[in-house]
This record gives sequence, C-alpha cells and structure tokens, in this order.
Amino acid sequence: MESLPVPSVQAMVAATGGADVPPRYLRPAEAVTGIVDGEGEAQIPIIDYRRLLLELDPRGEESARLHSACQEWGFFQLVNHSVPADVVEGMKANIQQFFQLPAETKKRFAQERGQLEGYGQLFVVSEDQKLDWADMLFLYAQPPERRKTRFWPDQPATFRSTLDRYSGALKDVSDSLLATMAKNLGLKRETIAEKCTRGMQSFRMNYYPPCAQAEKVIGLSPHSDANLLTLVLQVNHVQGLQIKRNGSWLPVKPVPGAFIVNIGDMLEMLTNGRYRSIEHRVVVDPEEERLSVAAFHSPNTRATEGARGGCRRGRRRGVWDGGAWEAEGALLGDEAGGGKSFLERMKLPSRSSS
Ligand SMILES: O=C(O)CCC(=O)C(=O)O
Repeated sequence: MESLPVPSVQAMVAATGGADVPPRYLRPAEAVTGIVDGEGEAQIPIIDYRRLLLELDPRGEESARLHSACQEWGFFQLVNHSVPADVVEGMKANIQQFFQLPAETKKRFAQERGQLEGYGQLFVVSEDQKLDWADMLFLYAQPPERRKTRFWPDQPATFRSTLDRYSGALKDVSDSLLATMAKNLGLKRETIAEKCTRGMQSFRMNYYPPCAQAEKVIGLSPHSDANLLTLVLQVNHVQGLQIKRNGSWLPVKPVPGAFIVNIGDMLEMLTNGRYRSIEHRVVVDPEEERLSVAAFHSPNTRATEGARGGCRRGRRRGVWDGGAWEAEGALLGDEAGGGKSFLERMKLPSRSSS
C-alpha cells in the first residue's frame, strides 16, 4: 500500500502566506460547511477513567455511562486517564518541535515508495483527488518489532523515547477500555481482549496549517476509523474536529487534559453494530495552526476470525465478513474511500444476492 506524494501544505503556506489555495484543495462550499450544530458540543459524553477502573465504581454507574456513550455516540472524552502529565506534555512538545523543523530536515523522514509510514500524507490514490489541508507523520508503534525506526524522527532528540513511553501508556489505556467494553457487552474475554494482546498500534500526527480561505478547504476529509479504538490528543488550543450526529456536524471542544476516544469500524463489526463508529472530519482555522496526535488500536495479526465470534445480540447479526482484515489494510486507522466504506466492503453479501 502506498500514497501518492503530494507537496507539504505547511511549506506551501510558508512560501505564499496561504492566501493562494491551489484548485486541488478547494472544495464545494457545502462540503466544508454542512450543517454545523454549535449548540451540541457540550453534550459529548465525558467518561472518568479513574472511576471506571480503580474500583471507584461499585454500582457500575461509570461502566453504564461508557456503554451508553459507545452505543449512542461512538465518541467520548476520557478524563483522569492515568497517563502521566509529563508523558502527555512531552508528546505535545516533541510533535510541535518536529513540525517546526526546516522542510529539509523533516524530509529525512518522508514516506518512501510502497510505504505509508513516514512524513507526508495518507490515502492519496489519484492525481485528480481533492487534497486535505494538512501534513502528517504516520508511524507504527506496537508491537515494538513492527517499528521502522528510520521513519521515527531523531530530532528533537527526545522524540523517540517520548513516543515509546506515550505508545506504551496509550496501549494500556486502550486495552483496559476494550476489556471494560467487552464486559459491558457480555462478551467472552477472548472475543476482544485476546485479539488485543500484542495488538497493533499506529500513530497519525497531524499538522493543519492556517488557511486564509479556511471556508473552502478541509483539514481531514470525512471518514470513520477502520480500527477498534482511537485515542486523540489535541496538541494546542485550536479546535477543528467535528463529528457527524443526526445529520449535522458537531464541533468537539476538548476538555483540558482529556483524550477524545472513538469507536472504529472493527469494533462496530465485532459488536454487530451495537457500538457505532462515527464519521468525523477536521476543519481548518483561518489564522492559527492546529496539531493533533491520533493513536489507532487494532487487533493482533492472528485475529482474523472477525465478527463470527463477536456479539450475537446485535441488530446486524451475521452481516459482517470476518476475514482478512489485514489484507484489507484495516490495521491502519483511516480509510482511503472516505465515509464508512471499509464497513461496506466487509459486509457479507445478503442471502438474496448470493
Ligand atoms: O485532528 C483531529 O482532531 C482528529 C484526527 C483524526 O481523526 C485522524 O487522524 O484520523
């Protein structure tokens, strides 16, 4: 799998001031604005990890709130998540410093032909395709033998050790959340937890430059994540993430110190639709850059049985083809087709069509 090389948006903005937007980035007005529900942002559920896991939840109230967030929203903010503040702040500082490096230095970690890892952009499959107003750095981090450290920046000097610590801490949080979700769903331990032992983790570190014509570009096109669970860290104060809900785009206002967590397509498959993976997108600010770090968690490569061993009580019982996730490229966080196309491809043909 590979992505066609595209110019760095950050370099383009540095050279031109961002006033001129090349046609490949311009979107029709309705694609960028849509219906934005600015009132709804406060409603996104907040889950307290400490209450959930440290036996401060004897009556199961926090677990019930998590279950409801996964069913009704597919998105929640996770507070008191146990990842030490110095690890989180270290990650933020290192990724900010990486994107501030001279273009030539960043290019030392650029994607290579046939590779998705590295500095560049993902899922560019045609010369005609509209492009996102962003640059990114994509890295595999777990299991450790999957790492290709030549793509891991050695500048700033603390980048690799910081990402190593951050990766381990986030994998623990993701595994614990998935175990609680499995319990909430009444699933056997092996249905989710064993698939996550030595499961895959990748990072997409996003840099969205400001754009003088912000209302005409998109930072990250609408998509759902193809993996099990994503944990997003908002790096600076600039908002931009929006989630699709009841036909509107709902801006997400990050709670300070929280991770924004979302259900991916694989978890929707494993639960036969009881938990929902929700489309989301990123809009760009006219004046300020925005950065985020998304951590994608997927099953280990032995987990090819898919939804057959999954949740039998779902309303979409039996509709998923549980085979070859990895062959489909689903161990990545995002999906080239946009929208929820990964889920569509993995559905079994209906009886009437077979
Ligand atoms: O930038 C964000 O807040 C979200 C990033 C995201 O959805 C992704 O990288 O897939």
